[in-house]
Amino acid sequence: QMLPEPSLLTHTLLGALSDDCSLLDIERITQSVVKSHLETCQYSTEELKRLTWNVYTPEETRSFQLKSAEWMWQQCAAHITNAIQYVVEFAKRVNGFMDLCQNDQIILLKAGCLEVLLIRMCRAYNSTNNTMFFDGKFASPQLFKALGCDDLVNAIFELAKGLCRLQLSEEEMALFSAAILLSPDRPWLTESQQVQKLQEKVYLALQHSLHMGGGGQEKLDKMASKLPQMKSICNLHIDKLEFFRLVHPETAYSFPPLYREVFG
Ligand code: MHQ
Repeated sequence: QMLPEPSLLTHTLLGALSDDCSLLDIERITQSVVKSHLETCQYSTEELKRLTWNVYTPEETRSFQLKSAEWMWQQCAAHITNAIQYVVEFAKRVNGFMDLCQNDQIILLKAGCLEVLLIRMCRAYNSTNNTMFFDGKFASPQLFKALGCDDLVNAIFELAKGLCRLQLSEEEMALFSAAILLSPDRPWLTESQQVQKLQEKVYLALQHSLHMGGGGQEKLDKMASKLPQMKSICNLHIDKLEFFRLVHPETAYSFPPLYREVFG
């Protein structure tokens, strides 16, 4: 007996990939994710380039170092919260994200927003003088001394340096961010199958983009090799916050609600 064409078995085996992800789909996804990324990345590359030589002076750095831990934590929490709001806006514009149930949207954002922030961070990092854009100027890791988390800050700068070396294009950054956000293995997801389908498409788009850009599989492997480093920074951040909360409960209680919800 001849199977009808296209065969149901082939359809089931190949699933989403051959069926509803043509090259046209891939290009459409790429365009839309890049557009979302550029519209929500907070600072344009031109803006950051223009500010490259706007570096904190030793005196300014010193005055940050002399601030209290409470003040410095509050400042950093405020900046991180502001940046998270842009990541949420990015997520909302990623293909299919808003079609997920609200429960899963929250789970994906809580689990992935710091990782997305860490990818975006390499745009705001200057490897020539090891500084990061913070509150209008470029800051060295020493500026954050008052936080009392040298290991966390150094790990963040180290990751930024490593990501910078990969020389990711905005397109690669955008698709990498979307792929991380759409991780189907986050605990407590109710529709992880759906998330996986979305991630597969973004992943294909990333592969396609890397292939076009001449990076290929090697660059993809290097990008994936940064994931454990990102995970450990997320865990270290939670540990430091937990400790800070023990020592300064009132200050921690006054952190922005979004920060407390995401990391609490
Ligand atoms: C984003 C913009 C952005 C915003 C905030 C966790 C903690 C207590 C201390 C920037 C870490 C200190 C962060 C503010 C420090 C390393 C944090 C504080 C890209 C990322 C970026 C630049 C953050 C980078 C990391 C900063 C400087 O679009």
